[in-house]
Amino acid sequence: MVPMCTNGFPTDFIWGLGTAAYQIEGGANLYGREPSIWDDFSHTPGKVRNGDTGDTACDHVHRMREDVGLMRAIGLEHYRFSISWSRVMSWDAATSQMKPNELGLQFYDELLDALAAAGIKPYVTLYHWDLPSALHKHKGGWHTPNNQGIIDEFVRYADLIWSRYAHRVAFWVTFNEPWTFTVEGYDAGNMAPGCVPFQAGPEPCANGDVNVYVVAHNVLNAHAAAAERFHNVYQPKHGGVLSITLNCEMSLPKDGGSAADAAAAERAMQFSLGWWLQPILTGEYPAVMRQNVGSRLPHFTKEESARLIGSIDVLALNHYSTHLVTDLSDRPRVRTGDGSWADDQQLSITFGVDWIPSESPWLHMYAPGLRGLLGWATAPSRWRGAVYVTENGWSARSMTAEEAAHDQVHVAYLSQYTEQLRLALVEDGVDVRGYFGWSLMDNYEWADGYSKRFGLYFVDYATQQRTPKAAALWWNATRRCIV
Ligand code: PNW
Repeated sequence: MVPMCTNGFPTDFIWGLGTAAYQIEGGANLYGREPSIWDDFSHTPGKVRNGDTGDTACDHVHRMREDVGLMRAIGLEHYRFSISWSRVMSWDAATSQMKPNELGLQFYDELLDALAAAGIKPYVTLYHWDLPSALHKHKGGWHTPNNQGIIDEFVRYADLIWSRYAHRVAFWVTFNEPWTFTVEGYDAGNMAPGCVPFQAGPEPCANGDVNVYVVAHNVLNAHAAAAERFHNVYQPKHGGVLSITLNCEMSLPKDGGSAADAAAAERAMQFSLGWWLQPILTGEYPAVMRQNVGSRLPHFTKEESARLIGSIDVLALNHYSTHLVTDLSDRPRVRTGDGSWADDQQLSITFGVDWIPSESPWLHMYAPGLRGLLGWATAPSRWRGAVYVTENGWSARSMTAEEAAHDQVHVAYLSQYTEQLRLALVEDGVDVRGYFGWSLMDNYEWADGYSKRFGLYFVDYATQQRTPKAAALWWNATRRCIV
């Protein structure tokens, strides 16, 4: 038995914080970086709140050492970040392929050096939503059916990163939240590249009729192909584990619910988490998706299924909020404009009236949802191994450094959610090994620009000054292990 700390967690429990490249780095053109679909999207008028772009973001490329200092100041030992594909590789028109960019790689060499010097372990995500524009424009992106070209490019990118860093990083994530970037990016159209189905037209997804299930299919196959490479070539030599980070809101039937609402809540879980997890467990999409989506849902070949099964070493989950679900399966299907994925589920969602709303409309505080999600994901027919919560955090209402220094609601969110995590571990026996709060500092919150603040450090974007919030003090005090 591992000894317990007074905070109720095992002494070897991993407490970390996360960030993502486009959300903090800035330096959009620095070190030979080329545009990603997020540069294109954020520079398209009307797409992002206030027209905010990630051109400068938290200017992390220039302040990386200072930011490692922020980590040290709150006793951080585990840090999750992502690598910008379009900083470490550039488009080679002569060969129609991406090629390594040494200047860009050097930035990550230095970041890994700085983390090592500070005694902080790196957890690295390869793809946090920032597809190089050239691959979207010249290679069919994620949206072209059975796009072996994009899968090959992703494997080449992963291979480059592992050939440089596999001996320095022990935890790898292929894709961050494929649900979010596929549904929001290729179905609802609220995120890059901003594609919408059933709208014929040349841009931004030039095939005119983008299908979110095709996008997901390519992403799953790219994950599996890269995982195969990692497991065959790099893991035997350097060890380490690999996963894909899946996000899931917990779905519960509204008002305790009818049998129909209970079935709808289960359906919502399958459409959110099962869509990705089921192929990794069994090589097939969930039966209820096959039923509701029909011929628009692609099939895996035998070879693809075999590659997907066992493609993760640990389960990595991001979780923020819970949904109350009402069944709509007896109503005629209508296009709501939220994309085909939302319609295909045949349900509607609300939040509990007594759940505290955050600054982000999709995020309400209901901490037991985290315990429920961990239970759902690790039920006997599902994942049986180690689990990491790779993101969890609060979109704060405090909008100045002074307010944030006293933001007890933010602290309440973190302490209630980590208490539910402890219950899942200690009472339910879920093999949770780690928890990564989102985020180290306020950053570019995608289509919401800089209007939403998830950081433990407040960032004043005019001066780039970082100030610890109440949540940072809580983190430092509570998460230190006293035996
Ligand atoms: C995640 N939803 O995004 C991302 O991984 C982060 O980059 C992001 O900053 C963070 O969570 C906060 O948003 C999500 O609508 C975006 O349910 C939207 C949803 C969930 C997660």
